[in-house]
Amino acid sequence: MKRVLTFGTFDLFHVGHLKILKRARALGDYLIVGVSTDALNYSKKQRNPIYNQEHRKEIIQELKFVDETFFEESLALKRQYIIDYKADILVMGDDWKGRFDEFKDICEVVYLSRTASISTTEIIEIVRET
Ligand code: C2G
Repeated sequence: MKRVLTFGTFDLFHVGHLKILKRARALGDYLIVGVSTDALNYSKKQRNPIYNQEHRKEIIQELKFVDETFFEESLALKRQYIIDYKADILVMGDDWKGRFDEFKDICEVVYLSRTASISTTEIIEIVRET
């Protein structure tokens, strides 16, 4: 039984999010997703997500290839989350490549390629311009 853990904001849920979660789940048997809180997102990007954290988490939790979700409160707690959720594999998009190699002492760390030409930021820009 391999437990896979990944993180993200998943604002304005799109096909890039769907694909990475599906591929993450395919690496193991049980997928746990840490959904970044609104406060964490604000501290990273200086703006609030469009969808609040409860709605973002609810969408992720209902996906058939997601087994468990929780709120990621702080980037500094990654090691603790890996331990608490007994993760065998940490999966991140390759925009984070190398950034989580420090956890290779307690789990496997895999970076998956992002889906090209789609992002929450781009969606917001397109909607703003139309
Ligand atoms: N993603 C992807 N393809 C895209 C857009 C996003 O594969 N076109 C992936 C990202 O690489 C990430 C996940 O979808 O693994 C969630 O993306 P974001 O919501 O942008 O997450 P991020 O802000 O990178 O948060 O603790 C780490 C952070 O919370 C990760």
